[in-house]
Amino acid sequence: MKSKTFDFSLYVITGENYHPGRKLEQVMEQALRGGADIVQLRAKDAPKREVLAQARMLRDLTARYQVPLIINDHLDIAQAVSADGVHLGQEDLPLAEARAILGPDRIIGISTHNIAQALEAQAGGADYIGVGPVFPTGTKPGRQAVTTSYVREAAERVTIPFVAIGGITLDNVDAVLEAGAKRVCAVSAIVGSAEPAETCRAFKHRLRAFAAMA
Ligand code: TZP
Ligand code: MG
Repeated sequence: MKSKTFDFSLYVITGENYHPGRKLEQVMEQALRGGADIVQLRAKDAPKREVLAQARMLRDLTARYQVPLIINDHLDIAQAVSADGVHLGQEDLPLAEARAILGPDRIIGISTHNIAQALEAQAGGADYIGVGPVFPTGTKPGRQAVTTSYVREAAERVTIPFVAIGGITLDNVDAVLEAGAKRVCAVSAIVGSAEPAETCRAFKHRLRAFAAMA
């Protein structure tokens, strides 16, 4: 699938540790049913063949919902399953090398933790950036929260799509939207929720409410 003309407001990332006893496929199917606009496979601890199997499953699932699939870290797996793109951190393969490998049609997202990284990724041709972690989060332990002040700065200065991430829940999402985010991303709040579809619907409701106010 090629979907360079993508847009999204709710970005859902996998996190298998958050749903013991429930299958990844079921949880992500529920997230899609609830309105997830884009899905990322992020499997830091799994052996590569397991990541590949999960990527194949999510490729089929996201295609059914016509939602882009992004693979964290593994360009080769993204290519093997014809994912829509990859997401890379500051210590991963640099954007220019990833672009040279993937070509212009794939989505490349870059994690950023300050405005200098954001502007660098933007100038380098990233399709979107992550802004975070906004709040402290057990999904990325030990990383300093950037707070909503970086969200505010990104809203003022970043012209490509940016997505706020890190510790975002239904209880604090309004503060992130008030700071100017139009897109939010969550792992634990969604895949760890007892009702991922309902939780996604509630996030979408908040996103729509803020979009209507803008
Ligand atoms: N990058 C910045 S924060 C984060 C990632 C992958 C973790 C987000 O997970 P959660 O559970 O929504 O805080
Ligand atoms: Mg990475």
